[in-house]
Amino acid sequence: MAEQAVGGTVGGTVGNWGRWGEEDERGALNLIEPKGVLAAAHEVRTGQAYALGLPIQREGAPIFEYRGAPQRLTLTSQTDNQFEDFPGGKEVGANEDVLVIASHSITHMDALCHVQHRGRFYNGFDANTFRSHTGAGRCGIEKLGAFAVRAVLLDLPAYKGVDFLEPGYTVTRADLEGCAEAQGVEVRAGDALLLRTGHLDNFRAETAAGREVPFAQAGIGLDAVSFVRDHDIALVGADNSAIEVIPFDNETFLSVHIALLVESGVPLLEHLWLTDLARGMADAGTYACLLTVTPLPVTGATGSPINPVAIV
Ligand code: UVW
Repeated sequence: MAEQAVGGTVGGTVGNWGRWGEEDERGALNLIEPKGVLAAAHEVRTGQAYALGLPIQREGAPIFEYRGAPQRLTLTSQTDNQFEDFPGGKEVGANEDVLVIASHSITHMDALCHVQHRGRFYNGFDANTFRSHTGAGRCGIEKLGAFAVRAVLLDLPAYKGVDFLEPGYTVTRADLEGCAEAQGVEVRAGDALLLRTGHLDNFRAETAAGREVPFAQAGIGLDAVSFVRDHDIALVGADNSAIEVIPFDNETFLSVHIALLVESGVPLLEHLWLTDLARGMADAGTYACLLTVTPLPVTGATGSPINPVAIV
């Protein structure tokens, strides 16, 4: 199993491979323990809940062209004649939708089968266990389940005194350490790490002004992966498209995805709306909260739309 890894080998194995057993498909989510969730519940100060999912709509949302815009299609409408034959007659009708959305569009969670490196998924599973017809035989999104976790938000633009980090800026380990220290928040094993870069604020401003949003984005580089590993972070979320800096660090396509998803088994949450949460946390004087995440348990899926809820 141990090969030269993008993020560097740990303990002679690749990242967390084998750490939770040879058959494990949940990766670093194994680090979330009930006692940590209980401690997070005790940290709740205001009871204010913040939904972190963006609206699912065709326009004004960050959508990659190859994934296509999400579609809400009407399946039945109250005006359809078919309802006249039903017991309610003409007095009752019903409306229903069909939803068509790429599992990695808008706010979503990456399963551990999302990315393979040199033919392997997390824990060394053969990438050929993913088949076009059936999807993921190993590490599908349904293996991650729904969970609650203590989460720490690092508000990087606030730390650096800017509205948003410049597109293409590489967030370093020193940035994460400096921001956590300035915010006075302790990062604990089993936490979710939420990173605000300001990307979505910039996206919204540029879109509203009718300007093209640059493909380059601020995000973490490989150096910051050691922060995640050393703190035993269970999952990482951010307000950008891929957690990682674009153009990719080390000139390697998806280098941080490889280091986190494949090598470390750390699931990712992308396109989180963190700005309201950041304001609420600053007002409450805390940067730790209780976070719930409920990916849709779609068997064999590589990811899922999510609408996580943070309670401050
Ligand atoms: C890729 O970066 C390919 O996908 P995602 O944004 O879902 O991680």
